[in-house]
Amino acid sequence: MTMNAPSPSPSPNRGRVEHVDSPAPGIGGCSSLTEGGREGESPRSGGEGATRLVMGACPHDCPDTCAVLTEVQGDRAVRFFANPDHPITNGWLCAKVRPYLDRVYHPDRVLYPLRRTGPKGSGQFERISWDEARDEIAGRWQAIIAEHTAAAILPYSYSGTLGLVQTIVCNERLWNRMGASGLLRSICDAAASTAIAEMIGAKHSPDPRDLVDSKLILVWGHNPASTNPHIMPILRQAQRNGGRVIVIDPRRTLTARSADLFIQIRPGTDAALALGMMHVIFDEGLHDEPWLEAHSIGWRELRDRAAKYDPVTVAAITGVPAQQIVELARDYATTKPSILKFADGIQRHINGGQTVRALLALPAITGHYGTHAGGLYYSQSGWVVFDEEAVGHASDCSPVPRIVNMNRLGAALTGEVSDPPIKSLYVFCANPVTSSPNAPKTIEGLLRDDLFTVVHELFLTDTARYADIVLPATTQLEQVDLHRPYGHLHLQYNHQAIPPQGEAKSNWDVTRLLAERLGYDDPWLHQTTEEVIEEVLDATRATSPLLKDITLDRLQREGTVAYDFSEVSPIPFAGGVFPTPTGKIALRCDAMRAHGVDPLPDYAPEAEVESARGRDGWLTLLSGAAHHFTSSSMANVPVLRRKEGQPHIELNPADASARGIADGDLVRVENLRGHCLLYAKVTTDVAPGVAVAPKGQWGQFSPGGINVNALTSDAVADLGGQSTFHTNAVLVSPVAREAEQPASLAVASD
Ligand SMILES: Nc1nc2c(c(=O)[nH]1)N[C@H]1C(S)=C(S)[C@@H](COP(=O)(O)OP(=O)(O)OC[C@H]3O[C@@H](n4cnc5c(=O)[nH]c(N)nc54)[C@H](O)[C@@H]3O)O[C@H]1N2
Ligand SMILES: Nc1nc2c(c(=O)[nH]1)N[C@H]1C(S)=C(S)[C@@H](COP(=O)(O)OP(=O)(O)OC[C@H]3O[C@@H](n4cnc5c(=O)[nH]c(N)nc54)[C@H](O)[C@@H]3O)O[C@H]1N2
Ligand code: SF4
Ligand SMILES: [Mo]
Repeated sequence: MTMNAPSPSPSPNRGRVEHVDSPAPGIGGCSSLTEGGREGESPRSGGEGATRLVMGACPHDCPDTCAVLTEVQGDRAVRFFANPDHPITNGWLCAKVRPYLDRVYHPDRVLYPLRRTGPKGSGQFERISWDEARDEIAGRWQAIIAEHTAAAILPYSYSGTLGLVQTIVCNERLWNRMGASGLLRSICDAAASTAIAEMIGAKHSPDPRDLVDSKLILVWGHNPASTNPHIMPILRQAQRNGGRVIVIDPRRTLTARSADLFIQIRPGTDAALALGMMHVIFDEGLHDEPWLEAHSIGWRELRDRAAKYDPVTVAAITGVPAQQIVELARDYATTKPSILKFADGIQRHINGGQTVRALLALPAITGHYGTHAGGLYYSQSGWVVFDEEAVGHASDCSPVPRIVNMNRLGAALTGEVSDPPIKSLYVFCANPVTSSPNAPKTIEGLLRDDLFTVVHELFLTDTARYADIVLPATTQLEQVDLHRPYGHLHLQYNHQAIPPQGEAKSNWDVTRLLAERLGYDDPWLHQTTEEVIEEVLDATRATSPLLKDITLDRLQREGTVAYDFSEVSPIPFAGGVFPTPTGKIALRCDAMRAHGVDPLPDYAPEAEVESARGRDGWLTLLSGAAHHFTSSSMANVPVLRRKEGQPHIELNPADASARGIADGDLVRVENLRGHCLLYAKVTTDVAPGVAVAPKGQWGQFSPGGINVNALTSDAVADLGGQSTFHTNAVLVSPVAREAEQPASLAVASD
């Protein structure tokens, strides 16, 4: 039995709720409603009919990290809804997580360990016991380690949950002890993370609520209406306060619809637009020279670089009219406070690193950095950085033997990585066949007979179907964790609400189980979840004043605890001081040389797209966030699948009619990497030459058995080993006439 929480969520005090504590003071309005059960224990209260509320956190890859409440009767969660008092969650959850109980009690949950009985990929499995699963995994690994060393074992994980224990710690400890290969987790934000570390020193953004005071919010290559929903009411309030929202995107997104101005840019050309804006600002003397002199390195060189990006040249590159570039630059320079808000999508291009670097430079030119409600809004995750040693205990272990870029998974499994080759893959919190680039290559690797693949999952995902052993995973309601949001300034504690379903185990439970079977007796592989949280919290607090007085006990009682800004300015880069070695922003960033990148931001055309553009029939395909899923998570929940609709591709009417495609037609989308089938959505939301197919649809529910990642490139970007999903040239044809197309396929570069 499952149900959707109505929206807006009702008061948690409605109905027969017992064990409601009085609201705890001083925690940003979040009421402490009950104590949660400890992991491994059955819920404390309640026999049949007794009802309690358990405080938790949404685990998904989303900046909002909502505070949630689960109403539990006996052992069963009967209602899941937003905490009405949380300052950011504010009583409502997004469309994708509202039906979370449909995920928890989904009839397709994997509830027991499984062993493959059919060919790889067939999805045929038999139930086995945990003892059998554990013995088989440990036995296979011990044999692999004896023959090849532990470097032949590769853990692969990303953002199924963002919790401290279940993800961040589980990414490290067992694998460090084992000496397994490391994973470069570069699928999402690697270019921006590297650029930020080198140029401005830390991921600091203002409290999202400060944006109500911004007078110009430049939302650049970012679609918060889908991906950061709790910022939308704040943008609305800013508009009511006289501020303006400008959206720059190749697609008229949900966010663009409510903006004051939408600028439709050609994909992959944003660095040119940013440099074009700088050109105008310098040219017209609108830059803040005293600020640049005091707080930046290399502004004159950047000015010289921008000199070649005059509005006419930039218009030709970006497709944005020259006059609009000039007006945008003037507006941006002269409106204060003005904030540039981008997220992760924009960097998924082959030139994504330089794009982000150009964007980071922009708020410096006019001295927007360091002002209230001005500057940069990217991520909050640098305010508190968990103590690395407490997280991973790397110094107790031998060095990581090598690091494999997760974007190259298929290549790594098929020969790019050797000596030793990867002989075993352990996947958790990730669904690479659905979500990682170049799925055909990944599948080719997973089909290897000599690869021992273990997948720890909630469902038989497109990836789990290729596993030799599938282990059942818990949902967020069945585990304990601590969450540090990347979109607001509070820690969120997640109590366990219900017992694990079936024989599901959390990532940390499996870590401990495997550690024990492998004979690793380090105490840090056998702590309780709470002990892990306490260890990391204590070590981090020792160097972070923002965590003053934030203890495990307080987190458990209050659920939501705001960072303590009594000793630190909440304004990022206040006074123009940056946490870089020089204290300044590195507009000319010599550290870039070590990354093989020009120290100054620049625009480089995307070879794959540029060589295809202008050739008959080729389109640039973008595949950003789907509104109703989080990557591929939630994309098997029936109500969300219905809302999201069939796996589709948006085409401009001109491109559709040139191919004889009508709205709703099944089309074949292809390039040299592969092909998939999608339903055409004919819309002027995309410009001619650009197509959009949202990510996340499962291959097993798609008409051709594979999703858009059949087409995406596993080439890595210019910085950080970043993924390049959006640098993607494709051909589109009606399914009935697909035979007419392949001759021109050779145009695609790989
Ligand atoms: N509903 C939902 N929410 C999510 C997710 C999800 O899958 N669904 N995923 C989560 C994750 S993992 C992440 S990383 C974040 C991402 O959050 P966002 O970055 O906001 O999301 P994306 O849709 O990946 O990309 C944003 C926009 O970039 C645009 N874009 C692509 N190429 C270019 C370009 O060259 N120039 C410009 N100007 N724009 C470009 C796309 O059209 C898209 O509208 O969202 C998180 N939240
Ligand atoms: N085409 C295209 N593809 C993209 C992107 C794009 O822009 N375009 N964006 C990329 C981005 S930004 C990201 S971040 C990646 C995300 O890629 P992934 O990290 O692979 O995310 P998901 O596809 O949601 O898969 C997460 C899986 O973890 C499982 N899971 C959830 N909780 C737990 C748990 O506690 N334990 C275990 N063991 N498993 C759990 C879920 O059931 C789910 O199957 O996708 C990328 N894919
Ligand atoms: S996905 Fe984001 S907006 Fe939706 S409930 Fe989770 S944290 Fe909140
Ligand atoms: Mo992401």
